[in-house]
Amino acid sequence: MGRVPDVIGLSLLTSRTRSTSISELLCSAHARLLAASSIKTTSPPHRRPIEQRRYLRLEPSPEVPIRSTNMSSSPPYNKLSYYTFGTPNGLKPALILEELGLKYDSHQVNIMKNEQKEPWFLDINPNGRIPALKDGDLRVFESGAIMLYLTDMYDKEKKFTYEYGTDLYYEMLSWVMFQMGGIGPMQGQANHFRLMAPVYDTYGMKRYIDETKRLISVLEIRLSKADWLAGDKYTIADMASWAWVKGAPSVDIDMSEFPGVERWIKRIAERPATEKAKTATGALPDDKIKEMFDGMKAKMDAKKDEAK
Ligand SMILES: N[C@@H](CCC(=O)N[C@@H](CS)C(=O)NCC(=O)O)C(=O)O
Repeated sequence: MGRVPDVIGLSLLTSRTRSTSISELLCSAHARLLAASSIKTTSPPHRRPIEQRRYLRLEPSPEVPIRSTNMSSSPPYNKLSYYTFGTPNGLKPALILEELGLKYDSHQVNIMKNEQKEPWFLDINPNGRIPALKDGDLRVFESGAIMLYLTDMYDKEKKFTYEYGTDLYYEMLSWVMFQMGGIGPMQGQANHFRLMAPVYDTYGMKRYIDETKRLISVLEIRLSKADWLAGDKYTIADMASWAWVKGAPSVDIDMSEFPGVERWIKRIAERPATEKAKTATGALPDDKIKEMFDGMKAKMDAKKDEAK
């Protein structure tokens, strides 16, 4: 209650119910921890509240070991389970999983039902957000880290990455980080203000839409003269940004201003693995997403009219 499902990359609480929701969440996390933790009885009273340590603790929970008990072995373990949902961040690692033709179990973590905050999932990603990956008992969280793990371990022919330590490897890594630190967070905020904020906020909307546009114009500098972001092949750098940028029209960004980016969006959309990845995450078809976002924009525009 009071928690708005996040389908586009942000943790969302309505401002009206935020404090209640946070305390409810903390209380329930605390209660779950008390039920589950083996360290609860040994904590001196002056320590930090136990629910905070829940997110920081490194030792395995009693139910789910988070690290391999056989530490003498090393990855890859060829036993991949991918935890995802139909969102841009959920799509990113699915793209490389499918491009590499890897065998993996796909698990839908329904963020509409807050499953990403359940203890079993926090053991896989302490940040309580999708996506996450397990390879045997090894966990990897953060979409960028998952993509790097998959190429490090499973792309021995370097089809979608470059040899570690080379110039092109660092060029690719730079674009991956550009997406992780720039496009993802900024476009996520643009989505929030344009589609679902509890109030019509012109300042927030403009700030994040303008910044998203600026970041896309950085992609355009490269893609106006090259097919791919790093070097001359499709890599995880392209996959990371594509999953977000293809959705930019949802926040009223006119992609005809960025013809190189438009061509690149189409080029990636046409790959058979892209379609398979969308299916694996359970993403809605593009026309349904557009319909849903158009409805959300209309509601937001009505809030502006009400405020007049
Ligand atoms: N930096 C993280 C962001 C993950 C993220 O924001 N995931 C969203 C869906 S796209 C989520 O799980 N939202 C639910 C929530 O915030 O509780 C990554 O790239 O993996």
